[in-house]
Amino acid sequence: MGSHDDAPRAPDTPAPAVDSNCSLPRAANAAAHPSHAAARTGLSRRAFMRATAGSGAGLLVGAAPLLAWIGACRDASSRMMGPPAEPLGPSATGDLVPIGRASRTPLPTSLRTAPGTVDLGPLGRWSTWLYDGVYPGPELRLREGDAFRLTLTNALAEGTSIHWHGVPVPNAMDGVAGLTQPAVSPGGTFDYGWAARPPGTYLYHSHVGLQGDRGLVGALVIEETTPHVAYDRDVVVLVDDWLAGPPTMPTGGGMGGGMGGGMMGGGMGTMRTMGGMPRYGAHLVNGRPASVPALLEVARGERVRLRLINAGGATTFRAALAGHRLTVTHTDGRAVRPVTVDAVVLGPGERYDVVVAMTNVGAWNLAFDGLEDGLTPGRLVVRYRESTAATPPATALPAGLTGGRVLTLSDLVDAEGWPTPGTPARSFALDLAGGMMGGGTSWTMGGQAYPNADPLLVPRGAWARVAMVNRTMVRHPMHLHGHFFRVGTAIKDTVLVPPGGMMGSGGRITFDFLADNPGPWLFHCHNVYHMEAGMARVVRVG
Ligand SMILES: [Cu+2]
Repeated sequence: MGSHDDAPRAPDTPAPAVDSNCSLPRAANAAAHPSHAAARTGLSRRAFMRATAGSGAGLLVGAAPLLAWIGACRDASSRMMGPPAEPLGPSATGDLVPIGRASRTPLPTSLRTAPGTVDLGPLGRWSTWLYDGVYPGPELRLREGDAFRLTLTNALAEGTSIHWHGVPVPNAMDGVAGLTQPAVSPGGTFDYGWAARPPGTYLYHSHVGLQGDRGLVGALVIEETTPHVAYDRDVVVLVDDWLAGPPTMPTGGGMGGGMGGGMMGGGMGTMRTMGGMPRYGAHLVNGRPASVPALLEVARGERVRLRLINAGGATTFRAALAGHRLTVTHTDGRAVRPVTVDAVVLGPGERYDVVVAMTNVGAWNLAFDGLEDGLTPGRLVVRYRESTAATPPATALPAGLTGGRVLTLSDLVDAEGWPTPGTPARSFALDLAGGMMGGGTSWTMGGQAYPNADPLLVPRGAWARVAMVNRTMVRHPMHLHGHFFRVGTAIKDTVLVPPGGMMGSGGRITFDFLADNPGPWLFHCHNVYHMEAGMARVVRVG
């Protein structure tokens, strides 16, 4: 454990109380962020939002004073809302553990990767690789404009790295082993440093082989100075697909054994492996299985911003909260015009921020249904302090998992005023192929399997266009490093390309980006098994 690490807390130790007015003692925060703490007032964040947004429940808030205080308030809330990193311990018997565990103070300046075990209650002890001995890794919460510095120390027996997924860092800081840096050798260290901008919900993970499908994932939040929506506090909700053992490339389906004996004899299992999916054992939300979920306590009337992060290695999730609708405010960190839906679909690497008005007293499941498997959805329990309702069973699924309005790409409209794309200086047409359609074990982009693939060259400062057609039967969450891109009316860094097959115009996604960040950047499928089997290219800007 790093020297900054808190002493582990017993899982049944209640988190310090914080009310919805953020009226915590501020001493600790003042030490960490004196400029913000100095701006605090006696006005509650919610009252302030009401005052500035008018008497209605308008979501849009103009430029406003006191935002620094809001930041301080949110900072206090975030300290209460770190991921549950401690072993399940006694809670494995069924008690719910609030996710209001204090996160590390101050921000970690080091992370250590090492083998470790995580108590998953009924799922047993999980032997995996961890950041600072916890899963998910420590929540890293920064402020817009902060200078971020962190030293990675590698205590694994093989090389590793950290990628700051979504943050357009300088190329040498991007953490792609073999492309932007050498893998950090066992026993070695690497210093990462970058400016925290733009604000948003991100994640960090290893970018070596299949390591991202171990426990080497964590939430990364850059808080904005001027939120465009009103909320009382925000909470990270990180969903992950869980493998009992070490990740290995799916075999027996890929292609080799695929078509013949595979489809007929292997049933769903072979279909899954042909799709580049391992056999997951469960879905975890904030590190907990559905049988012993994390608990989010809320108060009637508050607005809670949920930062939904899909940290899964290969699973696409549909997320919904029973008894509530979700107002989507951000995708991949970028602000959008608020749109209210019943469910959102997140591919691996995608993030959606949603604001929920807590107006339906009770105890409810916030559930994540893996779309490629028949596993019990992962869940987190949202319970009102005013409620005496029993904890819902894991099978009490939100209606939004099977019905209601699901967010679509065209619902997302940039609210930050990103530039309209100019005429592309370079255009790339890339078929996504492989799996059972390709006759081999590789997954390809434009007919080539990385690393035996040509780089996509874009002059610095030019606009480029990427047109993808999915020729496979499975989803591909395509992620571009170092840049955001415009897809339709949205600004994103990861986009799900739907299956093509016989679905006509389905399976086509085109995006444009301004190549303003020099260097070689990975552009790849965020299903780590597809990436490892070749579904990646280098975009070389410069
Ligand atoms: Cu893929």
